[in-house]
Amino acid sequence: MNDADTAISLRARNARHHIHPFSDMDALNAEGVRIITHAEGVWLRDIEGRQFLDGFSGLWNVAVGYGRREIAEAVNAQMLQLPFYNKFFKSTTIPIIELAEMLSELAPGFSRTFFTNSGSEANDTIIRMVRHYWQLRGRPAKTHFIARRNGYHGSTVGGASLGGMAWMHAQGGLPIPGVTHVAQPWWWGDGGDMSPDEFGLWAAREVGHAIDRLGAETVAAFIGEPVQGAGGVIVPPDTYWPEVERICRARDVLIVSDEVICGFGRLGHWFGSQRFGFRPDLMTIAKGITSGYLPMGGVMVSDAMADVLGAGGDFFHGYTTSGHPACAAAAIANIGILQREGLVERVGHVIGPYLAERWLGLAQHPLVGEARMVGLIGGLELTPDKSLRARFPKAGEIGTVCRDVAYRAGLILRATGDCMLVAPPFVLSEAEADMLVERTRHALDGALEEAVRRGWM
Ligand code: PXG
Repeated sequence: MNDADTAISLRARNARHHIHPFSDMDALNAEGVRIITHAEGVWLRDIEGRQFLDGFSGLWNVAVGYGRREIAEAVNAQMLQLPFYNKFFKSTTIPIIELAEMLSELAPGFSRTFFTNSGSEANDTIIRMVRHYWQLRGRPAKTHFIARRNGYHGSTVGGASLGGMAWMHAQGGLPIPGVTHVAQPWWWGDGGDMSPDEFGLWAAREVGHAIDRLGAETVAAFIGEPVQGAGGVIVPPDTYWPEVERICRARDVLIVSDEVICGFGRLGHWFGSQRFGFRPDLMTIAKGITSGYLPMGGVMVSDAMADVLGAGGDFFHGYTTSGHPACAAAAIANIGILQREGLVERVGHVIGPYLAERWLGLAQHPLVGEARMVGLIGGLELTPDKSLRARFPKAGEIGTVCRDVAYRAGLILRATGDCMLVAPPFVLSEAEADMLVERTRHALDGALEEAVRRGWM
């Protein structure tokens, strides 16, 4: 069999046996799935030998880039020494002790971590942990969560309920009771005549109004991503988070920072909450903790909360593979690379500003209404008329066209509706950043041509 036959047969077998996440399976199988076979640095290679610049770090997670032997070797060594032991019955393993300690050093005031296998599981854990906490504090009526429309907190029942994706709720009767969604701080889309700073305060006060409507005595916590990722890289105005913090503190409502995308350096700080200057009570972590080399997530707990939980007897919650030793070994090696190579500082002070300068320049393109970037995460709002911040009639069409042109030009970009998203690995070089911007510009030109041809503008 030659390579082409192999690819055809692999696609057919995939179509017969594999259900993909977030995919229209009939459409995907008709088109034929991409098969990625190799990767190095920021570059992917598919089974046909095509090369792609991965502008998206896998799925927002491959911070240290591909091909890191030392992570593979650390995992291999751990697998050979002790592939598994549980944490349930008064036991632990050495890698998880080391990792938990390492995390506490990255996030002062968060000395303790509960481990999970994903961000979704971590957010489900948070629902149970927060309610348990308020019971221990003698306030069992505090059960309600406030979250944002268009936020993303995972795909489990709890995670998807906290998330504010209406189209996810529509499949299967979500959200669960006890979750209220409020406005997202998306100035470009929803800011109207307000300045970004005014709008940031307005959106924060929506959190306060929701708490007051429900009664603060029933509200347990507010959850938000420092920068919304999947929702379209929504960067809140600087006024937003301090006001949310003030409002929640005044009402004794806990703050959960979902750091699954923003954590581990993506915004140029170890955690996104540090970038925006607020102090959460809990942090959801996943993705960048291992750069995706193995699955791992967790909940980092503030010392004040951990003291209450610690004195509260059993917390009846855990996953068989919570704190898996091989995943912990991957995380330790990954964080070691971030530290040794100064990659968080590189995002904050070197490659982040370098890419941002060029990315923000794309706002000059006739199709781009707003360009934004913080650290190494950015978005481009596509618009038929930038002076009006107008939207295309059917959201998602032009974004898909743009994404597909980028793909044909050898660049992986993500589209949320008509916003183009980028989040490259932290090892991106200056030359690769130039290439990323050039290919994005080419994709915008192609999308503009297509929009005109189809009469959308
Ligand atoms: N919180 C946030 C902020 C996330 O971005 C999760 C929780 C859930 O993590 P797990 O590990 O359970 O997937 C995420 C995940 C996309 C996309 O298309 C984003 C995520 C996952 C899948 C797709 O942008 N984020």
